Amino acid sequence: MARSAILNVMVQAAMKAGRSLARDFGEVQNLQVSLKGPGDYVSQADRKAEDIIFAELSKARPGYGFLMEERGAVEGEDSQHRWIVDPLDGTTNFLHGIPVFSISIALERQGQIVAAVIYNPAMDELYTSERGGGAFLNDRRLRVSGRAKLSDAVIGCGVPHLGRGHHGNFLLELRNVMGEVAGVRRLGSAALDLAYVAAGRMDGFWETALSPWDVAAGILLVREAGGFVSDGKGGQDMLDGGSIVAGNETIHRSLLKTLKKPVTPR
Ligand code: 2AM
Ligand code: CA
Repeated sequence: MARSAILNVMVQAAMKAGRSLARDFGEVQNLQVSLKGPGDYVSQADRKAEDIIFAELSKARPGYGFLMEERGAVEGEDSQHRWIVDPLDGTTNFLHGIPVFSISIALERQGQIVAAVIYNPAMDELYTSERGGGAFLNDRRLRVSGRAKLSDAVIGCGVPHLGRGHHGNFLLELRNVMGEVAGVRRLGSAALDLAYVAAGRMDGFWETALSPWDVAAGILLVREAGGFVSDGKGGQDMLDGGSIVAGNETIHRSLLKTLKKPVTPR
């Protein structure tokens, strides 16, 4: 599988930051047992990973702008290009020693996502995609699942927590979905949820109240693996609107419909 120069830059940045996160993750597992706990340590790990990615990408393409979880928006001279980066998606998992977290890097050109990398350093799984070039896990080409019925489908979701999201609304959505599917999963990293949909591991995924850096890379991966992605209303405002629904063509359509069904007691 030949990668373009720009995708190589993104992969190198993700792997370098991934090595840093993996070292810190090993330490977090020790800190679990200490009294102080890993809280501050994890935010440092997060910032370190972001600094590495910022340095690598700035060196390779000095003019490009950034939208990063910690730094926020950084204007570049080149208004056509922007990196959208989450240096640690799945922070709560990382903090608890659960090896389900990722680095997410997307490149936007003229408002369109053209390249994407999601890397889970704990499992050494590297997801890459370029617009028009397909999606890959390490060197294997990805395809969304072929399951057509919700009753056969495993659906990922995000669960709102303390201080975040509409808890009541989520419960209504979950009630609709869990009555129709084979299983519901909650990984805790939206970027990995989307990568898993691209890989056909999960048949669909929905979540609300997300940020652009959680989903930018995953959107391209799912599409390049033959899947469909929309916001919760079926529109295309996933980056700024915060809600997302993904799946193969059939599951995406059914999931959108099921999420919006008026709830009937049963
Ligand atoms: P994070 O680990 O980078 O915070 C889990 O449901 C998903 O929601 C993860 O991708 C997580 O990203 C994201 N998330 C958690 N808290 C969030 C918040 N307050 N605002 C936006 N996204 C959040
Ligand atoms: Ca995130």
